[in-house]
Amino acid sequence: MNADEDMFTNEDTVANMVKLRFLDEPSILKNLERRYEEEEIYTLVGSVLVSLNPFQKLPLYGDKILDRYSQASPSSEPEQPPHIWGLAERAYRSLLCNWSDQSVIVSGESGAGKTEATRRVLEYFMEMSRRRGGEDDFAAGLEGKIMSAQTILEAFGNAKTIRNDNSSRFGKWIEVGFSRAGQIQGAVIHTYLLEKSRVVSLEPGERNYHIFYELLQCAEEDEQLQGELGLGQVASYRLLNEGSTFTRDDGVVDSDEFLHVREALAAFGFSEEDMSRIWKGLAAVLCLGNLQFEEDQVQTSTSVQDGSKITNSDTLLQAAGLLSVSTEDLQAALLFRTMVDARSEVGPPAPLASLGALAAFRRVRWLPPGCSPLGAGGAPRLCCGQGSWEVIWQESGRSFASAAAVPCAPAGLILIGCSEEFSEWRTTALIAYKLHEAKDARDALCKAVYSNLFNLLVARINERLSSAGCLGETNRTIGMLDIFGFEMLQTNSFEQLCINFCNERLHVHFNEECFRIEMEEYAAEGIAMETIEYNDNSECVAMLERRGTGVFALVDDEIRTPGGSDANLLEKMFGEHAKGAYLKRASGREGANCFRIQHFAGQVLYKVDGLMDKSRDALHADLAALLSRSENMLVRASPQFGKAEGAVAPDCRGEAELELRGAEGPERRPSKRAPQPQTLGTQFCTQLRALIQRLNATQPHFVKCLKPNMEKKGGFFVAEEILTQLRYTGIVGLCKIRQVGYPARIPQDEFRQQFQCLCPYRKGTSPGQKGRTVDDLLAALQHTEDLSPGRWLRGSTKVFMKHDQLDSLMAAVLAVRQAACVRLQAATRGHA
Ligand code: AOV
Ligand code: MG
Repeated sequence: MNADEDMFTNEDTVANMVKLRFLDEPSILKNLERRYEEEEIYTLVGSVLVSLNPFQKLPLYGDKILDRYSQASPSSEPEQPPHIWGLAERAYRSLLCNWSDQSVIVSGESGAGKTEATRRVLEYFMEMSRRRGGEDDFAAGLEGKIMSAQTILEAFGNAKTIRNDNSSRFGKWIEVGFSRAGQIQGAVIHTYLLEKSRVVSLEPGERNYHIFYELLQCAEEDEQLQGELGLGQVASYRLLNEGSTFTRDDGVVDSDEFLHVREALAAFGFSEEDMSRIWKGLAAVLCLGNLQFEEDQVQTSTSVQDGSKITNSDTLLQAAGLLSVSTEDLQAALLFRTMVDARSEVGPPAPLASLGALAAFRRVRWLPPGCSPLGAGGAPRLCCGQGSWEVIWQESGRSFASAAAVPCAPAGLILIGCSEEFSEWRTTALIAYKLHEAKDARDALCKAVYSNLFNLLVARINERLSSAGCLGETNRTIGMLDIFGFEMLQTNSFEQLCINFCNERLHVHFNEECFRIEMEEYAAEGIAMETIEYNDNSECVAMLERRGTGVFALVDDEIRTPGGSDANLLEKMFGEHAKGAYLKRASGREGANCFRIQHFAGQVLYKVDGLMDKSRDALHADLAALLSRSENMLVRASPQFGKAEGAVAPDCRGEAELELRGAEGPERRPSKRAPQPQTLGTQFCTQLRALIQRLNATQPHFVKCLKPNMEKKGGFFVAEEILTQLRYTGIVGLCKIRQVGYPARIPQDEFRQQFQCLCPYRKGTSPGQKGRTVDDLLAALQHTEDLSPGRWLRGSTKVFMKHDQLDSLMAAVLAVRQAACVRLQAATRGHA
């Protein structure tokens, strides 16, 4: 038995770890381990709740238990075992008593139990609202809907990963509004950074988003659905079979879930038709994912280029049908992109300007991309979408205009008129995608369709959950944050940079709050404390988010720079930050394209490749235009299309960024460039800033989820794993903040009982004698030098001590007891 174990041999575990004699790592660890063995998964550190994932169903959540927490009075609360509902009750009570906004901030690594904890907290609020609601149908409807929203979000935003069978692949902040009577009045859900890359690529052992499998399993048994979608076996889809795993291991049955999703969608007012559109969108993504390409020589109206072709035209046909776009349009958008020539004439060319018909044109739209190699006899052909399109083209130096679909392609340049007033004219060319580019275009389209669908669902959920003013003046809110934990993968990229930045920032918030709570405790005891120093990571946050020179700003800057590259970005970062403590060049062995960031939770190696592309997150305008022409309103109606870049897309021209050929050439003309779309990095920083601002306006309640083993095995506690998490979730830091001050806090009565043996009473007085105050005892202990100056403080109800002071007092008590024992033994021997 080692010393640490020894220390615990005869001690019970403590429910609140601030009561531990030593608030250090071994003591915390041992306490948690012993509690875990006893199926006590919840433990407090002060007011912070630590929750260990039991990986098994424990009888912790019945109605009777809920009653126990909901009926506990504040004074009896410390006697209740720590519980997630205890924390929920504190937040709820605090909201009602103080009439102020609250937040429940759940953190921890993947699979630690954040989503489960958030669900329990929500469940608690629903129940409290229900109990106070009586017959209020409105509130009752809302309670059900909030749970339905979880079902939808989990189906579309969660996936099986190696670390968690139901891993949330997005962050969420749910804010619930309550009336003075404690009833739910509405809710708003903000989501952060859905992992789009999962739609098109899977790691071994991982699945795509649950909804795909749920849909396929249900379609197998549902003839009508199958008839509409024409879906195949799950293993036949590249987007689903890459991870070589198709089922969940956590006992959840996909086809059952599908029924729940249907019910949940219906609760949000999605009609059967709407749902059919959603399923078609999903089926389209799967079909698109199966498109195969080959290298090919491609003839456009201007040139022959090295490009590519699609080899499985049946799948193309099916995908186009499901997307509700024309097959030619889809094919063209996947094989070509339109380049607009900045050097071309500005203003209508003379032949066209002289055409009398010009005045009759309300609008001139060019149909991107104009030519398709599919035309009869191999001749290029103009693809025209639905409706009447006016097309203008140039041939042999003359321009022609047509007010209807044009059956055959004009030779020579294609001319663009891109504004209603004909004020701006550009020539364009079609550039054939190389093989890898065509595959990228396909994947980009899959990701866009999927993430747009996700955004649309979130928008609809919010529309139906929130009513005007539900979070406003007359109500107060409790926000719940269930956000991705810190990530340190083998290759870390833009996603990890955002996730870790977010954790870094939330850690600053946690530190500040713990520090504040600590200082408040001293103040409540009437003790004036000097500022406590603690490990502060706010400099790292500043390095990442500072305007102008922060890492995210540098990424944006490089994106805006003509000819910007990953390599330049890396040099910019080193130039700006390598002298500081937080960003370093990676070693040669790790790769010249890497950099390291010293996060509070550890050092992470990031690859610069693709960082800019991922942050730009632009869907080429040809693809955006394609989707905007879809007849499926759920595919078409997308808030995201405004982010398109590239050619001129109908309906999104306002925001479209033109891809300019020769933009840096000497003849570059000033042109009316639309404002640059915001990068994903900037959007995320803005979202995070808003979130922190919101959190700062609330009273926080922290839940730190820990994962006791990586095998997801019930009742199995791996101390090293927990220790790492204790450090990075800030629990160790929290204890340190406590230790820097006067961590041992003993109520005055307890102090008298424990230590009065050190100052024996004068003859004629008894231990229980009145008048012997804590001050008398403290004075006596100073006199005997058992208390050292600067190592203790007297608060109004407690005595505060440094650990070494407490230790020396305890040692003195032990010595007194031993001496008494010796005396007793000697006396007994004398008697004998
Ligand atoms: P996470 O939200 O923290 O991971 P979850 O809340 O999804 O983790 O928990 C992972 C799994 O652990 C759940 O699906 C349950 O099987 C089990 N679990 C968690 N908490 C409990 C509990 N209190 N009682 C019983 N089982 C539990 V991630 O979203 O991956 O970061 O991205
Ligand atoms: Mg989760």
